[in-house]
Amino acid sequence: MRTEQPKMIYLKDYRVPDYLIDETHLTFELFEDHTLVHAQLVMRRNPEAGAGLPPLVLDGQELELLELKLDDRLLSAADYQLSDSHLTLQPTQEQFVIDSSVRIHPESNTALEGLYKSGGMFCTQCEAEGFRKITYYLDRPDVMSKFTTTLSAEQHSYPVLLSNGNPIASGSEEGGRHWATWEDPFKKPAYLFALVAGDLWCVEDSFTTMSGREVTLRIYVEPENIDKVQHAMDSLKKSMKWDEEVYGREYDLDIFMIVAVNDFNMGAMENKGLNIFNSSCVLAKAETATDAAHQRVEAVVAHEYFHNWSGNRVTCRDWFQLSLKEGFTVFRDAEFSADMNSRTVKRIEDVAYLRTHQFAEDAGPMAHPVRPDAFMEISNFYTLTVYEKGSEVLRMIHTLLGPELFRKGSDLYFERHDGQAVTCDDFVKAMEDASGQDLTQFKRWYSQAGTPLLTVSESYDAAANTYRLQLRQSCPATPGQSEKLPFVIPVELALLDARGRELPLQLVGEDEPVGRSRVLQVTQAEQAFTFVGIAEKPLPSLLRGFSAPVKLSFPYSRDQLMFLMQHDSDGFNRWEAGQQLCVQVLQELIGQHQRGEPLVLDPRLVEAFRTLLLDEALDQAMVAEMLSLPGEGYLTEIAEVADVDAIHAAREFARAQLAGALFEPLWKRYQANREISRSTPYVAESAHFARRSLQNIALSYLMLTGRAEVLAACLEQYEVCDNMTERLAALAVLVNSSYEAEKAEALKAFAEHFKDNALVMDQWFSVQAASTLPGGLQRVQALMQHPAFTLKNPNKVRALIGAFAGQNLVNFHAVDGGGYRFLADQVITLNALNPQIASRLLGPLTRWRKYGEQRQALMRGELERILASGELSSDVFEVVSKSLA
Ligand code: B3K
Ligand code: ZN
Repeated sequence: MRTEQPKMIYLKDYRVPDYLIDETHLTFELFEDHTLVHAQLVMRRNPEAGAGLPPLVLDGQELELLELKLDDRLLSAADYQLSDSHLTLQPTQEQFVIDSSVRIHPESNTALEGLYKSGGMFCTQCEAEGFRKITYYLDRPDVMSKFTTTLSAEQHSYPVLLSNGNPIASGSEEGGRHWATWEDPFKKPAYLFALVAGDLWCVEDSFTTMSGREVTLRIYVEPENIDKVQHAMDSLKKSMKWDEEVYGREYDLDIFMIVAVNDFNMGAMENKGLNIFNSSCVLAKAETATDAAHQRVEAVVAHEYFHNWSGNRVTCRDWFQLSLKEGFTVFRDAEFSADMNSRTVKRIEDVAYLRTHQFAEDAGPMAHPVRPDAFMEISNFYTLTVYEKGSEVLRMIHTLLGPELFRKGSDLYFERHDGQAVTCDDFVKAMEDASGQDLTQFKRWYSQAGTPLLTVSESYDAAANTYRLQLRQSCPATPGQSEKLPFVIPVELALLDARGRELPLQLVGEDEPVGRSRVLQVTQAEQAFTFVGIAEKPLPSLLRGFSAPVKLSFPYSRDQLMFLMQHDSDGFNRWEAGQQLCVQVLQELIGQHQRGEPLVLDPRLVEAFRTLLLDEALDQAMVAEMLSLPGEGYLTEIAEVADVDAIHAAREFARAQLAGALFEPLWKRYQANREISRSTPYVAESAHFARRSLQNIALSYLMLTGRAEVLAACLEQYEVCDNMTERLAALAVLVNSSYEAEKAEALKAFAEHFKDNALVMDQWFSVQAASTLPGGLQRVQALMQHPAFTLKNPNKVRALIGAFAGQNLVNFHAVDGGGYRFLADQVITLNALNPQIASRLLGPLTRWRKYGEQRQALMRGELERILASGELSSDVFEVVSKSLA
């Protein structure tokens, strides 16, 4: 908790550290009511920092200093200064050794940052600035040190003692305690430090690297979860192989460990050699985890593993450079998932997510560039912009350079900067040096916030056989940035003839066509491209594969969109055309609702969906994606003023109409797929994911028809299945239906059966929290009293409160303000318990400018109430104050 107003920290103020820490020797004595930490730091003056011996300022928070020595000399209180956040002392020589002993209290650490207890185990989370809650240190990523760690604990309760690197010694002590020492041969910043002590079981495997080294792989979990680890282990081995093949990156230690913990603020953490994971991102088996959960486990295991190079071997100079490792690693894991599953479906999911959530962030009060230039609390900057937009920036570099030059660039980057803490500029420089391309203008993607708008218009000259595309780019003002300079926007496109064939693309001035799908670089505010040899007016397929994170505007008619939906050879753009068609149709319905007119669904949407359902040759996962109407969150994001009730009414009306009109084909595809699911054991592979996704979206439409045979099928699917994907989908449609008795029965049976499985209970909470039927807030409030719920567990908070505020828009935004009041109350409570989670939860309230006046006033009122509620953490203070500014 802060004691003074948090200050802004600026990138422009970056200075190299005054001192370096060559070696860090840590000893932890873990007890039930406290922990003792002894740190020996072998330090020296940083030769790059200039002459003289300035005071040494170590970071430290919530530490009880017991003893301090400088070169073996015991210091007294007069020799140093202590504040809430720092320990300052005066070195007398260029090289020296600091020894400190502190007492800390992991057993009462509810913020889950630093050393804390999750259930019966000790674990750590140090990124970004948690290490300073463990010992006095230079807690900044450009201070890299060699660590050895000894930990001791009572043997019976904590038989497993882990830290980074390789185990080098262990033994027993008197009194039932034991100890272990780990040595990490690689220099690392403190944020990659980790420690675990607990009663854990592990699954062990091994991987032979491309140079023939044998690496031991271990995944540690609580004993009852040992049967849910295989999928993560398979994912780990696939990731290790993929990184060798695609990036030439080999693992470097003799052992790689993952530990699953139940109380964790985010998904997982890439600590060197000892990844610590939220159990939701490790545990997966058919009966308890959905297809989506299986895919998430695969992606997160890969992401953290890939950090071993993009993040650990080459790390960030300062936290403004966070996207250096996060954007890059998200790009790497996205490509991995695309290679393991369906590339097009992965892209669709990522883009839908980006456009709904990151675009909203870019348009809100917390908007910031991929490389922010100021922050109060770094924890608030683990954002969709840094991660997902950062990944899009990397994807654009990949598109502009092509795969070979990109690989040459990444090889150069890793080789040039191995063992260093570097900047986004260093990364781009490696790409420039390897490719010979000048990326100076491109780098504006790192420094300018906001989502660019790309407006495209066309003109066709039948006499000259030329087709001209006129592109205009602009970018709205964001906090602190009123004017934007033009971006480099790679626009991949094709021109389709009347039969949907791609035309050869030859620009004026070119000697011959350059392919049939190509990337144009838009670099100016206004720019035109003229294609020659175009014998008939074509239909453009623009921004293929979503080649840049921009909003595209082109005046497509609905008939043209239907044509693209069927004929575009770019799978992503087929989906995109369908989405745009849905958006047009839904916006028309929203308008009708607002004017009090009867709602009338454009029959062309029904026909377009019918064609999809009848196309048995089309990838079923694609069919499922294309049958999914744009979400209420996306419709909110693209609205000038979001009319929550009209959006919900329009979308529900469209769903019901589609279900009624397409009952036959939906029922046929449902039954065909369900029949296969019923007779095939669960397999976590993409063809099976695809079958189940179509089956389940069909079921969700079918249930809207209220037909008895559908209810029977739903109940049968709920009861007779070997996997959580089918069971939860059936439960979700029941929960959203008006079959009260069946719903109550299913919810009860589910909770009874899975009451001991926390992750499954999270899904049970989420399904109910997201139900848009009236009375949502009361249901959520009642569920908060359920014995399985606790505010102390972040997964529970996300599953219930997060799902309600983030997914149940019509209930959360109820005009009586109850949803807002409820969320603010939870934020105020959590502010004292876990500031990071409190701050995350605030997201929906910060978007108040999107809504009509009445809701705006209510949302602002709650933000003001939070601000006035007492001592706020820097996390919550930053978000609330910026939202109100
Ligand atoms: N690097 C961590 C995120 C740490 C967040 C700290 N508040 C997980 C990841 O992105 O891989
Ligand atoms: Zn990451």
